Parts: sequence; C-alpha cells; structure tokens
Amino acid sequence: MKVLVTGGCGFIGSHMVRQLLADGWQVTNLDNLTYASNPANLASAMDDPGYRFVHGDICDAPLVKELVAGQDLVLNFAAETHVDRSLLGPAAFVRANVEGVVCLLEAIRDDGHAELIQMSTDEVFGSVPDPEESAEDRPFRPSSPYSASKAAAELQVAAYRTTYGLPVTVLRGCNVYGPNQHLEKFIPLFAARSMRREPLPLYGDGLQQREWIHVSDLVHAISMVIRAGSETQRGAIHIGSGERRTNIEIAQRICDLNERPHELITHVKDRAGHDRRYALDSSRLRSLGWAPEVPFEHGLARTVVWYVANSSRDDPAFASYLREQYEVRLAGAANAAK
Ligand code: TDX
Repeated sequence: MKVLVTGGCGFIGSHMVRQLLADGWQVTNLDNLTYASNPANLASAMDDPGYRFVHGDICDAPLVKELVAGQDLVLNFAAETHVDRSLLGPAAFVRANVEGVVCLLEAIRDDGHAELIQMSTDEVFGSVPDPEESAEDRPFRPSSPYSASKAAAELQVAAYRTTYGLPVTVLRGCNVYGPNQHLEKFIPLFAARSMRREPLPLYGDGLQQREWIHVSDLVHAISMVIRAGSETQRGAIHIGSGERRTNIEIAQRICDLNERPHELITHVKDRAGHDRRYALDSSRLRSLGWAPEVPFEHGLARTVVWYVANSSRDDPAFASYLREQYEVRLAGAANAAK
C-alpha cells in the first residue's frame, strides 16, 4: 500500500513516517522544509527502500497532482502550527493550512482513488468551559488565526466530502508532546530554558488548561484509524488522552525535573485571545479499542531529558523570533517586579 505523507520532516509527521515504514507502507514524504521541519528527524528512514523524500510545497498544484496519483492514502501533517506566530503573521497560516489543503483535495478529486486523512486540532472549538468536553459535532469557535485556518481547512474537507463524495477523515488531536518538537512550543521551550537557568515566560496567570498526549500514543491512534479502514473513518475522530494539566503545574514540574527553582517561572503578558481550556471527548476512538499508554508524568520526564540533550541553539532565525516574542514581555515582568 502506498501513502503520501505531507510535512513528514516535522514533529508529528516524522514519528508517523517511521511507524508507516515499520508497518510496511511505501511512503512518499512531501515536505518544503520550513523552519519547523528537520530532515534529521528521518535520518533513520533514508536508507529504507520503501521511503522517498520529495522537497516541495503542498501549494504546488502540478507537483501535488503528480504525487497523489497512484496513492492509496494521503496523510496531511503539513501546516503552520504555532499560535504565537499566527498572531505575528496570519497570511502564512492561510496559505499552508487552507490553500494547501484545497490543493491536496483537488489532486485527490482529480485522481479519484486516494483517501485523505487531515490532521486537525482541538483548538477549532475555542475555549471549552469546565467540565464540558468537545464531542466531534461541537460547533467551531476558533480564537486565533491559527485555529481559524485549521477550522477553515476542515470546512473545505467537509465540503469536498459532501459535494464530490471524497473519502476524507479528520483527526482532531489535543496538545502533543515528545521528542523532535520545535523549541518554540511550551514544553520544549521551558525544558531548554530551565536547563540554562533562563526565565520561563508563563503567559498570564498560567491557569490555562491543555490536554496532553505523547506523540507515540498519537501515532498509535492514527495507525489504528488507518487499519480500521473506511468503514470506521469518514467524518471526524478525536484523539485525546484525558491528561489535563494547567500550564503552571507543567512549568513547576519541568523545574523540578531539571532541579531548578520555581522562581524561574515568570508571569508575562498573556497571549492575545488565549483560550482558557481545551478538553476532548475521545469516546469514539476509545470505542474502537484505543487507549493511551504513556502516563503524562512519565512522558514528561522522558521528554525533558530528551530536550536537555537535544536543544542546540545555533539558529539565528530562532534567536530573532525569541527576541521578538519574549524580550519586551520579560522586560515588562522585571519592571513590574521592581
Ligand atoms: O512561552 C510560552 N508560554 C506559555 O505560557 C508558550 C510558547 C506557551 N505558553 C502557554 C500557551 C498555551 O496555553 O502554554 C500552552 C501551550 O502552548 P503551545 O505549546 O504554544 O501550544 P498551544 O497554543 O496549546 O497549541 C498547540 O496545541 C494544539 C500546538 O501548537 C497546535 O499546533 C495544536 O493544534
């Protein structure tokens, strides 16, 4: 069986490509190698005869048509994913996350054979008040340019299902953590900065709540959905662990794991439009027999150890992003403390 994975050099994509190769798929990986991709994530796959890498963009219609032809499955992980960056520049998110998806959908419509699995997010629902959980049919209320772009992509996917009868499935994940995630994200950033005894910029009061799943559990869930086949797929399926934590709890735990004082945690100006809480109802997936295997405390401890060993800092573009995102915030916090 043949699969086109888009964004396979990224965080989730790279873990998924390795799993698909282990499961015997012939994998073509289309990745445009943006700042968040890292080909080294797939170094172990390079010599696999079932693996092919194509450097290119999901918005390149002729290339995408050529690559989709003959595939059984298209798995779309190509996306701009960082909420803070979407606040700085929404256009890149519309291009990759909406136009890119339409380009894939057009190629699949043209080909008439491949199925699509589109990776989406719990953020399409916006903030979910405690103790509610989002079921698959909850209405969208995205708050950020990022989540609005993912919701828009989902609407396009649904329209192609309804209008053209395309075999498409949407998977909505909760927050994912583990090795190979970009250092801009919360857990890698706090793990790397606490190791260096740098202040940890916690947005607002830090009582926002997220649901966290280890990337290996996410990959197993996606594999199970693929194996379950078309009878089970179609429509949306939620992939949540039920492991819900406030940001401040996680920040404190990371300090403990790195043997650093909690005083490194610095409350800074909140993210604009910051959603307070996400919580997925994943009972549909669980009824298929899936359950997470990595308890959050174990997964976090392993992940922090991984980032302590793998967080080199020689990327000038990332250094410049960090200054733009945090310099004024941290200076503001220092002044407020005086
Ligand atoms: O410096 C920070 N300080 C801070 O308090 C950063 C980077 C984050 N945070 C908070 C914001 C969030 O409440 O931590 C929480 C997690 O932040 P992110 O890692 O940026 O993730 P989030 O905004 O929740 O979105 C993530 O999960 C859903 C992914 O980036 C999305 O791509 C995914 O769809």
